[in-house]
Amino acid sequence: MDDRTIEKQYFEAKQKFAELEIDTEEALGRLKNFQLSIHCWQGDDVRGFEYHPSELSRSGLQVTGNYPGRARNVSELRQDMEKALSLIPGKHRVNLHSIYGEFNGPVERNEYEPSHFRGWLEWAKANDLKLDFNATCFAHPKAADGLTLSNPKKEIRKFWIEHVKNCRKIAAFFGRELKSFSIHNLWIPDGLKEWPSDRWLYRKWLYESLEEIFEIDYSQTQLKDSLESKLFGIGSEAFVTGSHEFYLGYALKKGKMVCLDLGHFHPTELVADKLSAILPFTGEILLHLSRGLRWDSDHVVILNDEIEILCQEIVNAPAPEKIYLALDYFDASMNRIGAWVLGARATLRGLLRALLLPWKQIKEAELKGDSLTKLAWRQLSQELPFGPVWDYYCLSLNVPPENLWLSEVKSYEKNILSQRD
Ligand code: RNT
Ligand code: ZN
Repeated sequence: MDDRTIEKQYFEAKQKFAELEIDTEEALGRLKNFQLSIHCWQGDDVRGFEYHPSELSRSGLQVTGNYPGRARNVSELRQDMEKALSLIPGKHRVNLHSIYGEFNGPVERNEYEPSHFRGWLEWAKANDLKLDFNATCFAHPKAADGLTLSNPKKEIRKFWIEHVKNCRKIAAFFGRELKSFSIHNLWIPDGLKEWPSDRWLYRKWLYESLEEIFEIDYSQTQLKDSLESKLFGIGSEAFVTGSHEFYLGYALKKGKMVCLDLGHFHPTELVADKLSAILPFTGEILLHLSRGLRWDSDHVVILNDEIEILCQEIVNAPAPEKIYLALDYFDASMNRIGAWVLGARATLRGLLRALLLPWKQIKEAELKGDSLTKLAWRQLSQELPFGPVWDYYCLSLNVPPENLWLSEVKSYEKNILSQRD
């Protein structure tokens, strides 16, 4: 499809929306404000660049698949991320895990420092990107029993406390240098396979660890802290120390954010529903966009009902800019650049669809108590010409339209990825 056709189809679509009093220009203007934090770890199956990488599965995280072309080093990962970013419309951020530092030798996690991330900082500056950050309390011998900040052994807790403190320092360094606060998100695998004898104790240890970790107060212009809960993991089926209630309580009391991962709740629970219940009290929230499928919480995001409803809640929020969006999935069974692009574009399309819904009509019907009309509008709106509006958005931001990004990913695979063994 050439540019002229995209423009022509957009103007037709714009008319159709205008008939329903929906302003596509305004929607596109709003869409531009949404930033996604793109997770580096999809590019190499959460391996990172430590000198002695440890097995991931010891922490209840599992990456399945052996699709060729994984990024093997920092320059390949950056190259792949640049490619992915070139296929995602808009200005976005990059989310790093601490194990992606440039260590040049064995460096323990409680010795990580900003200097190990200078290369990323320079890269971010050169590419006009902002950075977010995550401590890595998994895939490590000291996390082998699945307990880190709530480990019964004091010296193990101490090690992880030091690690997370370093990571906050690194995040604040990014925030300062890039003049855009970095979100430091903390997820720990802690939990038990079998019923605990004493839940209170583990949560007490976690509480105390967090108190030490957050002793240093950074300016909110440099660093924002978030805490990510989970329902269960492989090997932590009976008990998870950092549950949703635990972190929500902590966050409310201490002025922190919670991170809600779409894959970390009961399958019929809607994360979308939680935004208006939590945000009035915390003011800000981080979302991990992911897709839970049976035991796995980290499948590639697609534009499904869950994303649609979530996006509707986001665009209708009083302050959507306080809802920080980060991708979080890892799939080693497909082209990894494509996985980034697919998930990111699916999310943005979800936001656009939500921005283009006939809210006026839906709300009016609801207030009149006319449920049938409300539902009918929702169904009717499925047929609205969203596609041409999206393609026009892509065109205006110099990114391929929906039917062309895949062939770009395929040619990158042929020319670049296939050269990697
Ligand atoms: C794990 C959490 C966490 C991780 C990343 C790699 O269940 O979702 O966010 O996916 O830190
Ligand atoms: Zn997550």
